[in-house]
Amino acid sequence: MSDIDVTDQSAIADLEQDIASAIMRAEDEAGLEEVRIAALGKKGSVSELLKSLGAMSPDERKVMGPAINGLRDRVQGLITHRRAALKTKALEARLATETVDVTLPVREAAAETGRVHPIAQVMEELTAIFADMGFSVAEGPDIEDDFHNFTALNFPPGHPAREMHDTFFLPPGSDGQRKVLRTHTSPVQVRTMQTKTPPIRVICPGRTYRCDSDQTHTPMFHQVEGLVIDKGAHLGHLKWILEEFCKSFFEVEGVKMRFRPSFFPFTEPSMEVDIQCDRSRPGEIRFGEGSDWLEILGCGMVHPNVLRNCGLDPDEYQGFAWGMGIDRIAMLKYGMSDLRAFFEADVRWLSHYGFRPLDFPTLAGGLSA
Ligand code: 2U9
Repeated sequence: MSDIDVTDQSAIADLEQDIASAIMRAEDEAGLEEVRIAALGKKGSVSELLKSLGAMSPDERKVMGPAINGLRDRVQGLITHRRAALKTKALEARLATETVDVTLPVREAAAETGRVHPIAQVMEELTAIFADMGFSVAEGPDIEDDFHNFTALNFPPGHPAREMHDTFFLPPGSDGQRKVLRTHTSPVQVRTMQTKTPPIRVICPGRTYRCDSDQTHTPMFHQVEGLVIDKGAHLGHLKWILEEFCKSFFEVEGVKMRFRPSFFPFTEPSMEVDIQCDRSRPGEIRFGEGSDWLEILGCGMVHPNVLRNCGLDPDEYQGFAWGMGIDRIAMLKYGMSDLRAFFEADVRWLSHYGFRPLDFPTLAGGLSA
């Protein structure tokens, strides 16, 4: 193109004509891209013209500047328009040629391979149930310091839980504090109370670690704890929340619950809670009926020492908390017998007890589809 007289408007018009017809001749996007590069590319005919503006006299540039910039914009417009037309044409061609044989068996959608682990599924179910009651999910580190895992929770010095037989200890951190693998998710509630102003409504699901491993205990297991701190939060609220949880989680209309006095350093009063069930049929547990009882969680009013340790005035605020083993309630609900299988990554077990990825638990859609 360098042979055209760049100050000659008619030559510019001819060039525009050539480019326009080349654009219309382009059969597909690839062809159009070649035309675009030949015109607007680094060495493109229009780009060369634009560069020539620099060498022109001011008068010439006053005339040719708008002419050449106008050309560039019009060419760009034509290309954009043509590309859209080619896209539509290509799609129509595909639609015309591609017939879908609806009689073909449905291939298991790729997403369907693999299963959601029962622990993950139950964590989703818990999150949906408590979110419906205004709870948010709080998380924290698996490696904790002595204060957040024990001291803040009113564990007196020398309390057996602080000993090796119960707790995995790690070398002290830079702050000289002994580090532990958290033995419960309660440190998360401590951190929440240290950082948030009441009212507080959180559930804290996560991994927890204890040295004791036998037929029914594994060194790592999963817990979910809950915490409500407010000016007037009382045991009545706790009972209602736990009853609502049990009805939703075990998917029964009604369920009797039994609250038995107990003791935890971090709650006063403390209770263990049993749920009504029927175990008369071998290998099967029915909830919300029958005359049997099954312990599913512990709970209580947050101990005033714990409130103080977390910077809250027990005369202004009070609250309650509960804790349960996720592995345990998953086994109860979905009828698994061996806790170890949860950790053995046996695909046969997972494909049998696992959940389809798209079966996302929602209260509206029914928790376990
Ligand atoms: C704060 C204050 C109080 C959490 C609680 C329990 C009772 C409890 C066990 C259930 C089964 C542990 O997995 S398990 O063995 N937990 O019984 N947990 S009250 O109380 C708290 C937590 C945090 C700040």
